[in-house]
Amino acid sequence: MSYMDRGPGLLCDPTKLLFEYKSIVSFLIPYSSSETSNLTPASSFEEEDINGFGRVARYAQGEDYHTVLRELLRKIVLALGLENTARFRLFSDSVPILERALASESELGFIGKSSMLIRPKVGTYTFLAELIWDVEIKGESTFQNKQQPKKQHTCGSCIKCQSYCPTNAIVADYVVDARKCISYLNIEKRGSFNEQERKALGSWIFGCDVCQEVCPFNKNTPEAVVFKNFNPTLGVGPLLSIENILNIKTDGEFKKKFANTALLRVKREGLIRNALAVSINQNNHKYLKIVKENLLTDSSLLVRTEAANYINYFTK
Ligand code: B12
Ligand code: SF4
Ligand code: SF4
Repeated sequence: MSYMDRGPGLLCDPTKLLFEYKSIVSFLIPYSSSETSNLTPASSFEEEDINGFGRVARYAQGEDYHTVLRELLRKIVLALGLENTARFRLFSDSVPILERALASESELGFIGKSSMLIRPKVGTYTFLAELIWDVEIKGESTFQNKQQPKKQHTCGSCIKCQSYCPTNAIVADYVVDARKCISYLNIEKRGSFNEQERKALGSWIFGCDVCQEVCPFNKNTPEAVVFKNFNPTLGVGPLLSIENILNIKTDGEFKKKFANTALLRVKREGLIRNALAVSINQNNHKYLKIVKENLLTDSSLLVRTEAANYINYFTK
C-alpha cells in the first residue's frame, strides 16, 4: 500500500490532485443492503458447507466499481453541461486522499469505530467517490453553519466490529491495523504469506466483510438505493470455486475470466496464492494432483512457492 505513503501534505491537499481546485463533491454509492435479493452474504455460509470455495466480500461481487463509478460521475458532469468548460478529476479509491474524512465533512455519514463511513438507514455497504473541480459552489456550508449544528450520530457503546473481527485488526476505536486486516492480506499484500497470515484468511479469498456484517447500522437497510451494476449476478457472486482458480494457467485467461470485476487487482498469482491458503485452512488436500502437475512448473515464482508450501503442508 505504498501509494498511501505520501504524508499529510498530499493526503489533505486537493491542489496536489488538481491545481485549479475550488471545491470537492463527495458521493456515496450503496452497493449492497440487508434486503439484497440476489445476494447470499459470503459470511452466511457455514464453514463445513463451503469446503472447496472461497468467500468474496460484497463490494467485489458485482461489476468493477472503479469503472462503474467513473462512468457515473462522468455522466453527472455531462448532465450539468460542464464537461468542456470545467477542469475536473474523478476519483474513487484510486488516489491517496482521505475519502472517508471528506464524506464525513460533507455530512454523508459519520465514521464508525470500524473506521467505515456509516450512513444511518443506508449502512456501510457503500463506495465513496469524489469530483474535484474548479467550480465554486455558492451557498452556505451546513458544516460551517454553527446556528444549526448537525445531528450527531455515533456508535454509542457498541463494539461489535472489534469483538467479531477474526484477526483483532481493529486495535482501538476508529483504528484499523491494516497489516492484520484480512482485506489487506488477501488483496493488497504482495508475495507469500507467513503461517499467521495464512491462518488469518480463514475462507476469505478476496476481501472480508465480518466487521460490516455485525454492524447494527446494516440491519433493515433498503434495496431500493443499491446501484444496479453491483448486483452479484453481474459479477463473481459470493463464492469462488478453488478448483477453477487453480486451473487458470495464464494471465490472459485470468483477465478474461475476471474482466470488469474488482478481482483483477489481486492478479492471477495473488488469487492462486489465496486459493491455496484457503484450501490449507479448510484442510482440503484434494488439489494435490493439480498442484503437482500444473503449479510447480508455473511461470510465476509466487505460484511455484505457494504450490511447494501446499504440498509440504499435506505430505510432511
Ligand atoms: C488503505 C485502504 C484500506 C486498507 C486500510 C483500511 C483502514 N481502515 O485504514 C485495507 C486494505 C485494510 C482496507 C480494507 C477495507 N476497505 Co479500504 N480503503 C483504503 C483507502 C485506499 C485508504 C484509507 C486510508 O487508510 N486512509 C488513510 C487513513 C489515515 O484515513 P481513513 O482510514 O480514511 O481514516 C481517517 C480519517 O477518516 C480521519 N477521521 C476520522 N474521523 C474523522 C472525522 C473528521 C471530521 C475528520 C476531518 C477526519 C476524521 O481519521 C481516520 C484515522 O486516521 C480508502 C480509499 C481512500 N483513498 O480513502 C479505501 C476505503 C476506505 N476502503 C473501503 C472499503 C469498502 C474497504 C473494505 C470494506 C473492503 C472489504 N470488504 O474487504 C475493508 C474494510 C476494513 C475496515 N474496517 O476499514 C471504502 C470504504 C467505504 C466506506 N463506506 O467507508 C474506501 C473509502 C474506498 C472507496 N472509495 O469506497 N482498505
Ligand atoms: S475487514 Fe475483516 S479483518 Fe478487516 S477489520 Fe473488518 S473484520 Fe477485521
Ligand atoms: S459494529 Fe458497532 S462499533 Fe462497529 S462501526 Fe458498527 S455501530 Fe460502530
